[in-house]
Amino acid sequence: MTGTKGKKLGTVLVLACVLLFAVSCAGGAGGKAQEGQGGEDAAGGEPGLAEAMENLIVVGVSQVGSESVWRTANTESIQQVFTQENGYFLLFENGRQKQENQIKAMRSFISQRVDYIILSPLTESGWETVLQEAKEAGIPVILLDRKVNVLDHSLYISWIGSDFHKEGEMAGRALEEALEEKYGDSEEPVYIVVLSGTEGSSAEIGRTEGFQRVAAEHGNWVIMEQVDAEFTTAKGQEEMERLLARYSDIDVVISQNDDMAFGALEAIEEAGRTVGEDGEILMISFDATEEALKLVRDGVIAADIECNPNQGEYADQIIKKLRQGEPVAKLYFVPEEVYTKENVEEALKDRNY
Ligand code: GYE
Repeated sequence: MTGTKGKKLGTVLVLACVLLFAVSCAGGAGGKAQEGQGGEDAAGGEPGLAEAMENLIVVGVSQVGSESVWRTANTESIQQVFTQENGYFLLFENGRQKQENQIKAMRSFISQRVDYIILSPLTESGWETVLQEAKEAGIPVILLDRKVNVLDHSLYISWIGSDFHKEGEMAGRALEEALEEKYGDSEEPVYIVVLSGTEGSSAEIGRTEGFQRVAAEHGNWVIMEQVDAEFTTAKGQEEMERLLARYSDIDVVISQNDDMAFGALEAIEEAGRTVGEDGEILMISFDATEEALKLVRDGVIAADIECNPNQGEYADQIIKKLRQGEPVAKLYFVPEEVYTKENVEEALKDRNY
């Protein structure tokens, strides 16, 4: 995958120059080079960086952003694996929720001739051209977390992530159980609002479709409104405030991630409404971060559908297989659970995000 020795050395020199340039522009700490594993060496001016890199596998990662606790954990799982000790040189770029930033990062990885690109795409559409460019440059692309909507699936090697449709369905089944527990077999209307994540992202599409499939089985479930709250706490709070002002009879909030749920909980409390097993509103969330699982334990959130951010190790395994000439699967699904009060204690024991 690394091409000729000359190409590799060229790559190394370009990278070294880019790093030194980035460090001098950024004035050291906090600069772009800090995001690469070579940042410290370059900043410290230690000799041997180019030499060290020549034996390393250069991986360019284009991450969506840093919008949520989940995303931070996902980034950490990448950074923990792609270290120099493990034989890698990591170039990490934060897309800050903009596809154009991600495309720019990919083009810079291509021009630096990295060995592999890992892309976590913001939304599903609009990736054909840049993926084609990577393919023509002979750089394998591994997709992480979200998917791309392309006709030619040879544009990427593998995808690692969650079964978002299943997550949505599990949210529906968890709601069935929570309603049963709270209201028994009542056929009274159940008024639902949905805070969804970034429109057009795989997480939003799958969770929406999966939940709607279950909702369609229940004539008395009324989805009054679904609104894009961008997977952030601030937007979750803002949209929940608006929804509470607009509808007086909300029974259920489905929040497509924990960060939006935290914002929504603030809004509910401020509006003087109550949530949880003894309250008026039932809340179901996604991700299962530590803070949210504590709220499940305390009976505030009825169920949290886990989304597993620990995907770095899978990407590492795929790269190792590719280097051994071994076949890799097209799709890798990470394992996930549904947490309610019944099983949450177990998960809380070692949750570190
Ligand atoms: O649920 C959310 C994040 O794509 C699975 O993105 C990911 C989602 C995750 O911002 O918290």
